[in-house]
Amino acid sequence: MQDRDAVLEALRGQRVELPSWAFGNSGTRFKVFTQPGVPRTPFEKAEDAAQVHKYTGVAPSMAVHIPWDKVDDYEALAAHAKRNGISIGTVNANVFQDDDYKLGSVCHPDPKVRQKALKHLLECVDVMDATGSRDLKLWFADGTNYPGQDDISARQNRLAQALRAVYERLGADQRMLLEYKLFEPSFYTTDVPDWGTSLLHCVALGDKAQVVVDTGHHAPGVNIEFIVAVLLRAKRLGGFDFNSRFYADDDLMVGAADPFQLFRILHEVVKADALGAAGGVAFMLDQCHNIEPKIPAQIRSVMNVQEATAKALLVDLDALREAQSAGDVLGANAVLMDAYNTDVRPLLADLRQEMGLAPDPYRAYLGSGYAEKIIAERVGGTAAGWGA
Ligand code: LRH
Ligand code: MN
Repeated sequence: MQDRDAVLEALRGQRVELPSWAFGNSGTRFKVFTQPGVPRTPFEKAEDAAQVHKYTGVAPSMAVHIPWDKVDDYEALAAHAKRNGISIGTVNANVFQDDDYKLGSVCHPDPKVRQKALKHLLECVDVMDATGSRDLKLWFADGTNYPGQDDISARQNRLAQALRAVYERLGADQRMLLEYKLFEPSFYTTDVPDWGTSLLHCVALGDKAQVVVDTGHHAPGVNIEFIVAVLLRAKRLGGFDFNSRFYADDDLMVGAADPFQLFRILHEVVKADALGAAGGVAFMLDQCHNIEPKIPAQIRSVMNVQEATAKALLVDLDALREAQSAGDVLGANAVLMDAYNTDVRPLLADLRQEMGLAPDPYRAYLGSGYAEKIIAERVGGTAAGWGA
């Protein structure tokens, strides 16, 4: 049995970053459903994110997405977040929602369009300077829909050129996280479709360039924890965009569709001693709550990460390694399953009480009256959304 205090210490130090866009209205190409009380500004999004931290104690930062979270004064936004007990975290660039980007952004055949996209990426580093953020996260929708539409290698050269320019702009303590995605919105090639392509670009750039693993961005059946183990071994795992899916990039609550996969992923993280801040892995949620209430869904998601992490921390690594080196297949599998089948909810309830929090953050929030308050207050104005 793993040392209880060590497990609690690791859980107390866990950090899960929340996506500002999870608090706004979101949906699919078929419909974006609106909800009452949704924030109208990045300031209100920060207030909602602070509620998740208030009840979980392990979500002290909110990632922003530019221009969805564009404000006149980013220092003021960071100060407002601070007043609410959180900080502004990862800055996400957005070069996928402008008509000019139909054929791509930094990979576009037209140098004028590439220049426009690069300008936005560099402006996002200016935002990081203002908010004190460490990480710039880059996801490119760039790709093609038909064979022959453009040259695959030429697009890679254009991408490398833009990434180099951004890399040179980064400050000493800043990083760029390159996210890959198999497909959508492009349906023939995607210019950063998999971990290998992202890793190649990161290695070509330097140590400040790391790979982001979005758990919804793989082909069905891909063993994500294998990718995680390989990137950790190469010291190139910069972060996760946690969510879950049954089919494609569904962006459902992390752990909802496949809690066992989330456990296997966090087992690799714990085993590599990369759970804490020193591990350099940014644990972010990237989700859209199309039909469910957003703040409770974020709280439930953080709890799902905590539960999978607690189970991973309970794996008896000595017994596992002993069984593995003895070739004891079933014995080794049983060590992992024992941890996975452990009900860790009482342990987490105790942890929260030790942290001065309610044992069940989800119930505590529902009973707080905050949802009713924001529905009453947030009348008028334009509810935040993807603006797709
Ligand atoms: C792309 C993605 C990316 C974000 C967006 C909100 O699918 O995962 O991380 O920019 O979702
Ligand atoms: Mn993502």
